[in-house]
Amino acid sequence: MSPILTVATTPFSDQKPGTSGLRKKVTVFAQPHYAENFIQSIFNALEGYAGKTLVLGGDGRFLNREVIKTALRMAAANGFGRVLVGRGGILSTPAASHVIRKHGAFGGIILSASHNPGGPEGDFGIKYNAGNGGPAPEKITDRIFALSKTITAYKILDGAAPDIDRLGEKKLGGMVVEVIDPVADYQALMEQLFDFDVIRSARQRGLTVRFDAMSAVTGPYAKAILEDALGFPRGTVVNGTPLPDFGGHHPDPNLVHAKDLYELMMSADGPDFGAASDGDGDRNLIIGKQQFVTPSDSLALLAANAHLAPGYGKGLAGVARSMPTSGAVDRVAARLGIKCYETPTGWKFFGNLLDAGLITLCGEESAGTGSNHVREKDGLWAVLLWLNIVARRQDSVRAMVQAHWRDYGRNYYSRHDYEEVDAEAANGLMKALRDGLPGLAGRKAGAMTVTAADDFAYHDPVDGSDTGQQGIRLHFDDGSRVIYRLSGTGTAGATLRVYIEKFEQHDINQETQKALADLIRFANGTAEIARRTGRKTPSVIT
Ligand code: VG1
Ligand code: CO
Repeated sequence: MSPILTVATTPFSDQKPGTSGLRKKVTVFAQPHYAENFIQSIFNALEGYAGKTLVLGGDGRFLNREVIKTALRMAAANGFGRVLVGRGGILSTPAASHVIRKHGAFGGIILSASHNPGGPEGDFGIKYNAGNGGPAPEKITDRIFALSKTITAYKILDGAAPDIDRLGEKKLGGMVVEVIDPVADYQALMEQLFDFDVIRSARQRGLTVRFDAMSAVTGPYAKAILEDALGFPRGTVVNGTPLPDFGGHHPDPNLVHAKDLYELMMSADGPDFGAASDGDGDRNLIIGKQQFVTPSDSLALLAANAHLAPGYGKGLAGVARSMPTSGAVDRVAARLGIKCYETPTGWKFFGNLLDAGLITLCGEESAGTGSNHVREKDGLWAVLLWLNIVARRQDSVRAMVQAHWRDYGRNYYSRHDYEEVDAEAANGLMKALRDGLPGLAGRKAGAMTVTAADDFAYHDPVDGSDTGQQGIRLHFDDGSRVIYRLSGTGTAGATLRVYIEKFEQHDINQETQKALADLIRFANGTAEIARRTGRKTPSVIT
């Protein structure tokens, strides 16, 4: 049996997990001991895993294979009994969440920097998910960070990790490594939740689909489900092979990075239904023929129609959205007579609500939607739920969205991102806003008046934990909102996100930036964005 090595190391001071795990440049992760220190800190933060099962996989980006092999050797040295690893080191984030739950694993390690670019100059990430399949809650990530600052050694098995490209079981020290098909369990779950026959019938009636996997992890999943199982023609899935550098693109399914899809969908002869996912497969972009659907609207429409899919036929227990996400879903919840919870940004805050059975669906404005089927947001799941609904209603996406707005009114919504801003300038801007909160009420943006301003704090109704400083909110007298927060997923400088929302009952077909113009002007002026960041325009508008 290979000996266990104890390797002396010194701490890195910057291993603080952000909104979704630890994300850094590849060059940072490639430093000797960097990944090992963090993985050992994860294990050190956990208790009672001896002999238990760990799930391991990633989005296939540059460094994925190397870190998978390191993690296997470290899991063996630290006493795990079994590791379920996706073939080739591949598991989408939602698939990993499902595998953890289905196989009753102790937890899982997911290697991903999600929507961030990949390749040698790009980003890498590691995150720990607990036995419920969800991202570790803050009390665990805080402990991981604390331990990473005092670590002195890590344990690793001497000798090579086994081949991860062939299915089946192999021994690594005293541990079993089981290489699993990354798609099979996930596909079986989708077949339970959705009516594949109804979707097949819609295809036979002529429904056409384009799915852009952005050269990221969802390619194999989308091909197996959309093309092989549902019978959409080959070529329905584009950019369907996961590449270590995502083909040089930014695997972020928004109107900037999925521009080709957007243009195709807006053209007269485009397909009926278009979608894209991100690096690790947990985000979704939905665009109907000549109808973009904002993620916030998508959540609302899915909540209003989910009962049309077999997995949700009994209706919804409740819903939740992250605080900056628009209030469109709140209106649906009110009509359904169910509760709508408001959480801080990041999927880890939905976990307790899902585990407690308080909610069935949840989502974020950042192209994340999910349900109680796993404990992560799930890109392909959202696409299938949409397809199931479209097929049942025999309606176009455009007709559905327009009818929804006529019925509920429209929450105009946009997010302005200022990327790679000087960190000190960004912190200064947030501090000035925070300090200025008491003076904001009463100020005017066009015809709207600020009625309240605060820094969002969340009290978790399930475990009683409190989380503060989750974003500066300005509320207006007509229900409009402006929100400022700093990103917790970036790896260079700071990213300022400004979220702008305005509700309109009747005038539902304006251009979004125009409808929001007064609020945008007010948001820029109040935070002195141009003066403090040196930026006149956002880097990305979604
Ligand atoms: C962003 C999004 C947030 C999402 C997070 C992880 O975080 O705003 O809604 O949960 O990314 O998504 P931030 O802190 O940069 O705003 V993923 O698909 O990158 O794991
Ligand atoms: Co992601």
